[in-house]
Amino acid sequence: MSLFDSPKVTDKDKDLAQATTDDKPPMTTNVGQHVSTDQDSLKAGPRGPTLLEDFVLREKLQHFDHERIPERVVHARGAAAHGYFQVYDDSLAKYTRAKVLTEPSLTTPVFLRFSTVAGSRGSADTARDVRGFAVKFYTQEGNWDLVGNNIPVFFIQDAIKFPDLIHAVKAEPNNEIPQASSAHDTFYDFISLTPESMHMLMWIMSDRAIPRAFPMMEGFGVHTFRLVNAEGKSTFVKFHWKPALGVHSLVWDEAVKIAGQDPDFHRRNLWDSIDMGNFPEWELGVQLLAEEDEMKYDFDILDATKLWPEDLIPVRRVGKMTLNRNPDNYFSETEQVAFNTTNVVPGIDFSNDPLLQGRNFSYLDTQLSRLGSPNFHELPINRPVCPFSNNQRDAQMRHTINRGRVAYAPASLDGHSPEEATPGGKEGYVSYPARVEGNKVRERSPSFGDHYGQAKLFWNSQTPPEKEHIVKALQFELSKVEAKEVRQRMLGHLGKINDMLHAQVALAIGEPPKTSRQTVTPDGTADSPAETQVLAEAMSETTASGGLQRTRGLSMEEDQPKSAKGRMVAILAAPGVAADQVAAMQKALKAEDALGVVVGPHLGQIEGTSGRVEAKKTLANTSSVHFDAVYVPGGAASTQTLRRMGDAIHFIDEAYKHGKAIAATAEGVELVKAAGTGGLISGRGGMLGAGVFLVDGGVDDVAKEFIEAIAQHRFHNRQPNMVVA
Ligand code: HDE
Repeated sequence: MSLFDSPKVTDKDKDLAQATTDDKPPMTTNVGQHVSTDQDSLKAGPRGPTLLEDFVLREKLQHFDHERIPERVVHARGAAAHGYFQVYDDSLAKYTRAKVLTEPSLTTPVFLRFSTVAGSRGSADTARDVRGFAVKFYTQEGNWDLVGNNIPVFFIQDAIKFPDLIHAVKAEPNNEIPQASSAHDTFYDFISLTPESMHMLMWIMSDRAIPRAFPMMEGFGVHTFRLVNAEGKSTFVKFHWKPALGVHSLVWDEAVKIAGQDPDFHRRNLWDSIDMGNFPEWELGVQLLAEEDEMKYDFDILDATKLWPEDLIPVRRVGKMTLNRNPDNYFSETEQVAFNTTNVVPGIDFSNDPLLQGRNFSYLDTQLSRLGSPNFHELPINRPVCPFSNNQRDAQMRHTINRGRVAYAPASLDGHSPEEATPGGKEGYVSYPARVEGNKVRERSPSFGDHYGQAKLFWNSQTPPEKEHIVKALQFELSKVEAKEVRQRMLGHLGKINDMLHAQVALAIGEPPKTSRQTVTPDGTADSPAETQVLAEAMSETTASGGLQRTRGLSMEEDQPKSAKGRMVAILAAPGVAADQVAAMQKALKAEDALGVVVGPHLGQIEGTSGRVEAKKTLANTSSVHFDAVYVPGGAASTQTLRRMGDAIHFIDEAYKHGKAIAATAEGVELVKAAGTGGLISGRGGMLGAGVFLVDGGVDDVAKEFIEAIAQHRFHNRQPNMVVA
């Protein structure tokens, strides 16, 4: 096997390919001619016409003219990072021969691209949408791509419906409105005629669809795959990614404001976290199901609109992925990376899920037109790290210089023909010999028929505030739908999931409720959380799915790791601020890997009582929605100045209304009390003051509780008319 036939990505290759400019190389044309200037074109006299001969001008313009490639037909907007994966032990060897999943000594490089689905490349990060969660593992046995999402189920059961789904959700074709939003007629027209989408609809209307940050999302392989062990025995598997920081979301009011103020909110957070050394981490989880149990449950494991409830099949955590390096170049890496569901390694195989089967065609196909050549696997970001070699030749943009005259097999003429793996041998990829028989039919299996059971399971498993947010999302989305018959069709489906959900959405869109068993407030907002809970339970008397009424793993409020790591805390300060308190709070936050950012009336140095602080943000260029919590330090003059500033008062009110942790020390307490919500809060604790800490003393008196409160993410139990979600 020659080196040319089997390129390996070495650091040297990468340096060459990426042409990093640390050592200021001479500026040349693309063929190496040293350029004297590329700032003036070659003209016949300084005021004369430009000469056709000017190869510098021509090359520069021509390259620019062709810079764009087609954006992804879905998942166009993305952000990515490099990292590594390591399995904890060899316990999965019983189920799979994949080395990446069984050899704890191996550190496998990964590249992970997050994305939204519906919006164009330039759309906002915080749109209500599914997030792509695509991981490329560069294993010693070839690339394994686990091309997943942050939601464990999908809208449709058969890949043949995918173009319809996407045409329905993307902007309408006559006027390209709306961008990155599902709140429009064509989406709900399709959804209302596609009952299998109801389970996914519940997820997408929940706050899962507006994550706080990429490192606070779960990832899911979605489909049922197979693990195959060294003896050839297969076990069904679902893959999960569980974030070390827990799953946490924005609320809708934050998401829409952030979309305007910082459309790059998620990609910026990912970049900054890695830059600061706060490396995002996930554990890889597997749910395993023996072949013989394929038909054990009342859902079909081949149906991608169904999950495997964790109460029935627990998630076993088997390894950890860490992202520790930002890409060097967005286009070469994040844009040109090509994921493909058929990139699997020995020991990992497919199930007959008809959605997965269709995907197995679509990815390579789309890369051919998106990246323009069947040689896209030679791009540095797509190349495996193990040797690769076959008889494929030529095509646009071929990099490899294949030697010899043999490009076929069998061949005896020279030694350059790559060798196949021994049939049945250990090293090669062998498809699992699943038995297949059946008549050719265009039919859906009757076992795919229950479209509401798991939608109910999801609804039942949510906490009251989560249910309220789903209701509000549907009220928002369906009230934007102009076709009345579409709104009504949607209500019909909601009524099959939960009566109260139906009633509250009905009220918001001016339709009569289905039953009298509901208590809705006149303005259509949700009931009190406690009442919602009681009603939801009362109205879900039938078993939802899999013999379960509710299950673990679906609520974001329950069983989540709590951590202040990576959290952003606004510190409101003006001249005269107690600089020692600012420094003490920043230090306390840093100890927990959180960041305290001074927000002042202006940028730069602010003179305090005991030194200076540096404002990195201003009240004009940021707002509370960019932060997880607010701290107001002491300093009488600072407080007096801020009290006169509507932006500062609004900052605190808004943070309170979004359920965020707030702390104030010494004179800072006066500022919080001056805020509209401040009048409600006294001291610490209590119903209205949960997560709010107002102390006369210094940072030591409050830092611990405040940081614990930040880790709680959000306090929903604030006065209902003071909550904006
Ligand atoms: Fe995709 N999907 N998809 N998809 N998908 C693409 O491939 C497709 C589906 C997912 O960051 C495309 O390179 C079909 C489910 C992610 O580069 C395309 C069907 C899941 C990404 C495509 C599905 C996904 C894509 C567009 C129905 C979660 C972004 C550009 C059968 C398990 C990857 C591209 C990245 C991208 C087809 C459904 C995840 C067209 C036909 C289900 C994360 O090939």
